[in-house]
Amino acid sequence: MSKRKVTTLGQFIIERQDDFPYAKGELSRLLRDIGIASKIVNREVNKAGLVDILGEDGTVNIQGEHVKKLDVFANEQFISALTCGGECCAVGSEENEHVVDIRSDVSKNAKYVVAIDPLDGSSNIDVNVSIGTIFSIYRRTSLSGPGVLNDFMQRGTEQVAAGYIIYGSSTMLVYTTGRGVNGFTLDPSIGEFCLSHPDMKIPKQGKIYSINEGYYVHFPDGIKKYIKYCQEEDDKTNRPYSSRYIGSLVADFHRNLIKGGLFIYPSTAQAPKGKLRLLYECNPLAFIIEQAGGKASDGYRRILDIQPTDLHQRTPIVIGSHDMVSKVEEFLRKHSPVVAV
Ligand code: AHM
Ligand code: MG
Repeated sequence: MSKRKVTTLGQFIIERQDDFPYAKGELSRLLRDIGIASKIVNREVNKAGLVDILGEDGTVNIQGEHVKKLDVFANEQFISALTCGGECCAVGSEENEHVVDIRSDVSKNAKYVVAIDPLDGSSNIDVNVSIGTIFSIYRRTSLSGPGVLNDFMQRGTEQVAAGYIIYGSSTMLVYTTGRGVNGFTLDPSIGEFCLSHPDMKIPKQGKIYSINEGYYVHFPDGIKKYIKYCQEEDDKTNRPYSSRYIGSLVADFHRNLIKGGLFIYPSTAQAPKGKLRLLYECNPLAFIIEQAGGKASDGYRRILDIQPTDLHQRTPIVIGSHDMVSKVEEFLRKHSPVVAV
């Protein structure tokens, strides 16, 4: 009986270490640290309905949104794993207004900084819908001392690695270091992420569009017209498309990555810069989608080319199957020609 070889995340990272001769194993250790923290967060997310950790803790984060206890827990876990691991000198997190200096005796010479949304889609925790963690790794640009804001003000093209964890019907970790995208599923019986989706590619054209249509009246004309286009009947282009919107970015993104499709969070009349954050939501997913053969744009320009100016800056985003993103850009250029930033 032939058995398929199981490759754990740890083995895979070691096997791929030669891709980064200059990194001397630091990046591998950093990815491993994130993997460890995600297993602890996964354990808590899984029992969220059972214990008193569920629900709002009453505080409001710097974006003015309610913080759930699990957001706080996840933030602490990732920061603690990165601090103990010693390969990261500073963290930029959705949960912290400022850059967090995590240097210690072990990490004082660390070369990397990590931008992270520790638990995205937290409004879905109470209703048992998939949530996720999104992370992005940069080489620091400052030479010594504490990691500073400027270390994070790098274009997405400078990312060394990026990934996400989806806490769903199964838990997966998907990441890229710029050499393709690989997905690992957590086998709870052995507590290991095992390679389940090697070299992930998104279909060039999909049949799913994901957008919060409840805000339709506030969308730019180009987006309104694109939504109508998705709903029209046309055999040649396989329309109408299906509409799927979970409202949990990682879950919507992950489904579209596997099946083909498009996720849009555009500018709206109330939020001209959209809702999602460039550094720890849009850039990491843009890096992954490009590595998988897809495309990510703010409607007018490549997400990865945007120069950040603020740790928590927002951007509109159109991300997914290559040809679908290009089509949205066409609609925006034609019907909403002003750059909405
Ligand atoms: P969060 O970081 O506060 O969890 O918000 C981000 C989430 C994304 O997961 C999701 O794509 C989006 O907000 C949904 O927003 P909306 O409810 O406006 O459609
Ligand atoms: Mg978020």
